[in-house]
Amino acid sequence: MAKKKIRVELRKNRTKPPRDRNWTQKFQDPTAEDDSTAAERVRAKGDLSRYRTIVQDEGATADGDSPTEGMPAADAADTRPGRVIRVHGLQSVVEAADGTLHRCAVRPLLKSLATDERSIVTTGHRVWLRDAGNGEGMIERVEPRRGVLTRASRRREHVLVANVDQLVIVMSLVEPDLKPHLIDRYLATAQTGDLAPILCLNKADLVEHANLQPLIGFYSQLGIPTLLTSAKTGEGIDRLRELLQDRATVFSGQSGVGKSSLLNAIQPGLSLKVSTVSEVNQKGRHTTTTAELIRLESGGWVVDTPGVRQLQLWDVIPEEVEGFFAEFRPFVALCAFPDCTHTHEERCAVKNAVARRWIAESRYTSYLGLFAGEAAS
Ligand SMILES: Nc1nc2c(ncn2[C@@H]2O[C@H](COP(=O)(O)OP(=O)(O)OP(=O)(O)O)[C@@H](O)[C@H]2O)c(=O)[nH]1
Ligand SMILES: [Mg+2]
Ligand SMILES: [Zn+2]
Repeated sequence: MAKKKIRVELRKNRTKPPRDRNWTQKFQDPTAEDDSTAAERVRAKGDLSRYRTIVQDEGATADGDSPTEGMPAADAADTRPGRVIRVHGLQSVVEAADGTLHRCAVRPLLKSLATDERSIVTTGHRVWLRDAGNGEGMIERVEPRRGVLTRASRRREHVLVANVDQLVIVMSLVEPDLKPHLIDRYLATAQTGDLAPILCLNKADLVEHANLQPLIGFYSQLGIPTLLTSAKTGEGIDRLRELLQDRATVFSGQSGVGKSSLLNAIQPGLSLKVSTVSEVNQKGRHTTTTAELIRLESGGWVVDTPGVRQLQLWDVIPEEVEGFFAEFRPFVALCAFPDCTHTHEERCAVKNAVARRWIAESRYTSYLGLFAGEAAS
């Protein structure tokens, strides 16, 4: 949702807000309107003194009844915009527009708003902070987010990263082995979070390329940019760097697949910590421990994240799952029952298509797994 600044009466504030100024903001330049705030502050006499400039959601009423979660308006006179770079427990590191970093706590009122969510502030969030000096501050308001990587965690929504455009699904071809069902789960997650997916098959130096064409062809046909990369030899790195340029991207995948290594190859000098020990039989070592927003020299942002063990979809009902499998679409309408779930029904066109190999068996298995998983949760 776009944000706007409006003038509201200080005490009796039941009036409708003035017309929307259509103020949208890119996180690269979150200060776009700060000058006007400063200008208004020096005109503190007369009528104007009964007003203050606040920042709130479009469509919110002036008395602060935000249609989104009751997020309070921030007072633009003493807060400023910033972006969450990383979160350590209760503390978030926020980069203000001038590039300064602030260690911030979250205003207790905001925490109480997060009922379904595991935490109201995550890496990538755009926030308004009250500067307390000494590099410290308080997050007073969290902007509505768009483009999220989420998962379900103990029946709550765990937003791993907010405000990104695309998701690089990093899989290694070996060590650890490729997991097609995890790819499909990530593709569904990308769709629910409004992220453009990119599939990155890493550690290409360790396998014979000839065997990989069907796999690459399969995902490319689904319209997903699919790259073969090696952080070790540099294969595919230029293309990956190009895809990241001027976008906000999150890298996700299992631990040990090479997310941090790829980012180090994309931007030499980044020096992200990567595991040095041998991969074999070392499950879930988790070298990267916190999602961190990194500015790319070539333009854009990227978030390195810790490896995931499982990826349970958030806020998806079983009936929605078929929508994550684009190649099922032509068949769905041909099933005998209009509400066919393509699991046990007779005369199911999807199952028929799987039997005839028009739909890949592996994708159908992924469908069943997601369908059952979402039915259970
Ligand atoms: N041979 C080969 N090894 C790689 C490649 N990419 C990464 N590795 C190795 O794989 C191991 C894991 O790499 P990381 O970059 O730490 O993996 P990660 O995905 O960031 O892991 P977490 O931070 O734990 O989630 C390291 O020992 C890397 O040297 C590659 O393209 N080829
Ligand atoms: Mg890592
Ligand atoms: Zn069916």
